[in-house]
Amino acid sequence: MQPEFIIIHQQVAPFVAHIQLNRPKELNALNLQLMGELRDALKLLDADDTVRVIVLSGNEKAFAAGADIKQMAGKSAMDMYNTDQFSTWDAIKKIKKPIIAAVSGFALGGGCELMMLCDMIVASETARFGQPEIKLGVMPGAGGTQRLTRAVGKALAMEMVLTGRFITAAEALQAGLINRVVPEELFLQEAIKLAATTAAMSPIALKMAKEAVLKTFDTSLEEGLHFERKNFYLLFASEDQKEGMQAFIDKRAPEFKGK
Ligand code: CO8
Repeated sequence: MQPEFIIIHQQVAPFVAHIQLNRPKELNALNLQLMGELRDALKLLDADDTVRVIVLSGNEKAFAAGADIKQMAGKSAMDMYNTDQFSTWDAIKKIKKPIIAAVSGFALGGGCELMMLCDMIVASETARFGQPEIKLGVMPGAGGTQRLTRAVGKALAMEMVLTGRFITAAEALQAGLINRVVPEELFLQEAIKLAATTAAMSPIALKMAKEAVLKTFDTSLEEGLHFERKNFYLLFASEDQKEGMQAFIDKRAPEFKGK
């Protein structure tokens, strides 16, 4: 069945797929159906050998303005518990291929949290980031208190979470939340360019390197170094390692096959 709230663009660059969130009238508010469609699309692309990197965007006005407040407003705690919407988020967290967020306009609440689930972030000058849940009488629930704090530090995270203040793209760049800021008309193009550069690498090395970097967030330095070393050794079982090193010696570009 065709998804209703996302659009999938295949091969926007070699080995790069692009998923666009597409509920423009609601500023891409993340309702349950949209999140389910996104999870399904990401899982399909994760299993697709013609895709090595995924770009996730909204439109110029909004990456996503958060969870769908209208869908959530009347829910009870038991409704929320039984719906278990975070299983969708857990599945997205397990995607092995790099995901690059292309952000313009609002990235708020669940939208900012979804962006922080991505591995690199290219933003337009008009991007605005925030965790405004506090203004609704709640708090972030999809990782905002944890991933934001790890990304920008306690001082700014506390301010954003406790006051709901939005920060600009320049501020987000300075705080280390995002990778780069570009003029609005270039945000998607630049994200695809970064994805294409990344997709030229060995797809197996990309997955293992992503896995190792993410390990930082839930382990000690000693365990993380151990994990890194295991993945490093394991890559010597791949044909891509032989190809990558031989290509360097031969002074030619490598041709990675993902084997
Ligand atoms: N949910 C539902 N509808 C929304 C949302 C939203 N989060 N954001 C915007 N909309 C709708 C508006 O209701 C409006 O609809 P309509 O035209 O039918 O009235 C339309 O989008 C356009 O919005 P505005 O008219 O408000 O546009 P403005 O440019 O005036 O303002 C803002 C833009 C500042 C972004 C404003 O819309 C706003 O404050 N939105 C809400 C932001 C917010 O509070 N986000 C946090 C939501 S809670 C959350 O994310 C919890 C996450 C934890 C779990 C994650 C699970 C997915």
